[in-house]
Amino acid sequence: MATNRTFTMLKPDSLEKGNTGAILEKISAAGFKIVAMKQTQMTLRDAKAFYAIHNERPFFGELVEYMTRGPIVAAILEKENAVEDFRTLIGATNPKEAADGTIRKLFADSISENAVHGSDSDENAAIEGTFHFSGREIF
Ligand code: 3AN
Repeated sequence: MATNRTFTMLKPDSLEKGNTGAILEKISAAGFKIVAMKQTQMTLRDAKAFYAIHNERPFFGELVEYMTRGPIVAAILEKENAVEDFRTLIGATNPKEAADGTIRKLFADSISENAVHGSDSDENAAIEGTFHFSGREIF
């Protein structure tokens, strides 16, 4: 995967609240091109593997329960400086600390249910993208 790509998930709370279209609109308006996208639901095993880095954290159980309770939208996004610019677009992990106009400020309720995921490095963007998509699904 090129370094100008990042990976995102619209998390179960976003789909439950009917915010899929509004969030995708914000992503497109910010100049990100969608090169892969699907609606899917993670199994417990998927979520534990995806968030393995957090498995010692006190919120791990809550996190995997939340991320598996309903469908998500997974996508790979392309733009110059994609990882950093997407983190700016989504805002701080805790929506209470997120800047005005960011996706988490607009659509997230709490630090544990914060609407969207964004990769934190080019390396993780590639790992996370291939976790969810095969080569034939990436354009
Ligand atoms: P980010 O998603 O902003 O990169 P991470 O990687 O630190 O944040 O955390 C991954 C996910 O774990 C968050 N998106 C959130 O759903 C959950 N999380 C992080 N910190 C907490 C916390 N203190 N309490 C509950 N859930 C948390």
